[in-house]
Amino acid sequence: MTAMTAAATVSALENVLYEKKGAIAYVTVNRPKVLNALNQGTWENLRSAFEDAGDDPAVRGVILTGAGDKAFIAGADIGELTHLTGVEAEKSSSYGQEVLNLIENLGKPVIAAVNGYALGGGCETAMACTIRVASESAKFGQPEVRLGLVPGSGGTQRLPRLIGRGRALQLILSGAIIEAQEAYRLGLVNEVVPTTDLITRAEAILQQIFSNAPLAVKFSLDAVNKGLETSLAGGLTLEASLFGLCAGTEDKKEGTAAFLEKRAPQFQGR
Ligand code: CO8
Repeated sequence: MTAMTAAATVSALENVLYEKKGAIAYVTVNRPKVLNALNQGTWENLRSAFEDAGDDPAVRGVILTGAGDKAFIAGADIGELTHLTGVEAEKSSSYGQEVLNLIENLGKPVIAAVNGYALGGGCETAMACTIRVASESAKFGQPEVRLGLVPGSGGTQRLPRLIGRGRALQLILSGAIIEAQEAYRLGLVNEVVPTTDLITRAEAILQQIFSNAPLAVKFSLDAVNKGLETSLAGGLTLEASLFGLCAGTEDKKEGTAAFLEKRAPQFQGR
């Protein structure tokens, strides 16, 4: 890792740009000649970047995007995929799933700033993020069936959880590529913004989250992510435990006191 300026740190990974400015880490998939397609090296670079972002206490949130003006990520690298045996492909699928689990459970908000094609593994990567903001020109889809494949980076699982079984099956079985506004209508993205506003809007969403108590943000993420994987009763038990944990923090004392004293809270993340 090379320190560029006091304010920003940039690390040199082969296929991913990784930069930290203030409390935000910026992860940019950087293979624009192949529309940022994910080869094994890119998955490994993503893992390194997100491990660092997760471990660094100065990083409070991440923005994930794609280099160039055409694609977020146009899916797995088909040139690489074509040579994989069944056994290798299964291993590769599991590896990508691990990286996306890391992103989903980072304990910090990750905003996908979708600046173009988000197809196959690209759509799946966006879905592992906490929030998706799309530019007006973004396009989404799970076109794996057109290649003789099923989605292999979580699409068959995260898409129905996000937009419902019927809508997910229509997208997966048709392999259709949809516009940003349609993705918004389906609930696949949180917001659609003009392309020039994409990163600014992602930053504004993070800044609003950063104004809140850090542990409460982390535990809210945990409650939603883990709770969705269990029964309602189990999820409610988890919620009550995390509510209790938060209630014992300094930040809860500060948050409630600040409200009663009609002033802005000063959270410490303790
Ligand atoms: N892999 C490799 N190269 C790609 C990919 C890709 N996914 N997408 C685009 N490229 C390359 C093109 O081959 C082309 O290269 P070249 O200039 O050398 O010919 C360059 O990027 C530009 O692309 P196009 O000329 O095709 O640009 P267009 O504007 O005409 O079309 C599209 C853009 C519609 C995005 C088109 O490129 C396309 O359909 N791409 C493939 C999309 C796709 O099918 N994605 C799903 C892949 S499968 C997958 O993601 C499975 C995930 C699970 C993986 C599990 C681990 C292995």
